[in-house]
This record gives sequence, structure tokens and C-alpha cells, in this order.
Amino acid sequence: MTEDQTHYKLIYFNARGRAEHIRYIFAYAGIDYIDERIPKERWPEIKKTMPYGMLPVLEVDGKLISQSNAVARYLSRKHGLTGKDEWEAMLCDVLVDTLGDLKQELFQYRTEEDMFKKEDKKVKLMKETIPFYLNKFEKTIAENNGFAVGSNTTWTDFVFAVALENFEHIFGSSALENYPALRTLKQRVHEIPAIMTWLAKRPQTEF
Ligand SMILES: N[C@@H](CCC(=O)N[C@@H](CS)C(=O)NCC(=O)O)C(=O)O
Repeated sequence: MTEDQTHYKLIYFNARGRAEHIRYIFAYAGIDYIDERIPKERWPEIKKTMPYGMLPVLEVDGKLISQSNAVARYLSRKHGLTGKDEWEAMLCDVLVDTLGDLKQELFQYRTEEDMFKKEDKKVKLMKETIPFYLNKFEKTIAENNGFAVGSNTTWTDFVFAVALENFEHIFGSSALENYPALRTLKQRVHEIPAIMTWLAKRPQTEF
């Protein structure tokens, strides 16, 4: 268990979503926290009390902090998960933000209601957007022997492991077959004992 005596409550919905990489950080660093999952029917009332009306929010000794990646960076800085120096910390951010760009495109595809537009989006994603990003991620992670940045575990590894799990859920388990370094990263993260313990006990949700 860590020296971190702060009282943390992570408030989110019953989903992995934008909170799961934060839960990996807590697990990895051995930090105690309350994993509060708001039922949908209670959200309208709770929304009014949140700083920007959205989740996740981390309660830190009673103070409410918004923005999943601000929270993730704060905890990662405190617990040595931002790489060995400022340069690596920046590289962590570059990869997280670039992956965020791809996730945004995937979100627009998943939420498209017009079936024709959805099919067009799928074709573009599969032929252009996904290979464009994944080939670049693959190259970087292969150069780092399965780490997103440098040669140690960073919070960026967790962001990728969570995203890659979702990616395989959406596109099938063979979706990463041409990306061995990405598969290595995901497997390595999911074989870290503290993360394995979390995976075994976490609530099962679709996303
Ligand atoms: N940039 C914010 C986005 C937060 C966000 O979009 N939260 C969604 C859930 S993933 C939410 O709270 N939706 C409910 C609402 O807007 O009422 C973050 O990363 O924390």
C-alpha cells in the first residue's frame, strides 16, 4: 500500500468509459479509493452538483476535480507514472491526445444513426483512419519494446490498454492481428499483478 493518505472518491457511471485508466492508476499505485458508480436515474440530480456537469469527477479530500485526463495526470505525477523526465511526460501526453483524436472518430461512427452515413464512416475508418493511427502507434510502441513511452510503465500504457480492449470489443478479437506491439502492450498491462487483481474484481460492463 502507498504512503498516499489522501481521501479519494472517483465518481463515474457504471462503465469503464473515461474512468477506467484512472482505476488502473489507483490499482497499480496501490491507492485506496471509493469507486462510486452513479445509477442513470440519479444523474440529473447529481449533475447539478458537479463542477462542469459531467463525469468522471475525482473527489480529493472533499474537493471535486473534473476532467479525466487532468485527474489521471495528477495521480500519475504523484505516483511516478509520467516517465523519467519532462520530455517523457510530454510524449505521454502526445500519445494520449492523439489516441483521443482517434477515439473521437470512433465515437462519431458508433453514434451515427443514419445507416448510410454510418456505413460510409465505417469504410473510411477501416480503410484510412484506423490504419493511419494504429500503424504510427505500432511503430512507436515496437521501438519502445511494448511500452508507449520510454522503457517503463506510464499512465499512457493504461490509456492504450483500455482503448485496445474496447477496440477489440467493437471490431472483433482479430482487429489487432497486424499490430503485434499493440497486442504486447495490452497483454503486458493486463498481466501486471495489481491490474490483474483489478480486472478480476471490477464490475463487468460493456464499455
Ligand atoms: N473531457 C471530459 C468529458 C467528460 C464527458 O464527456 N463525460 C460524459 C460521460 S463519458 C458525461 O458526463 N455525460 C453526461 C452528461 O453530459 O450529462 C473528460 O474527459 O472528463
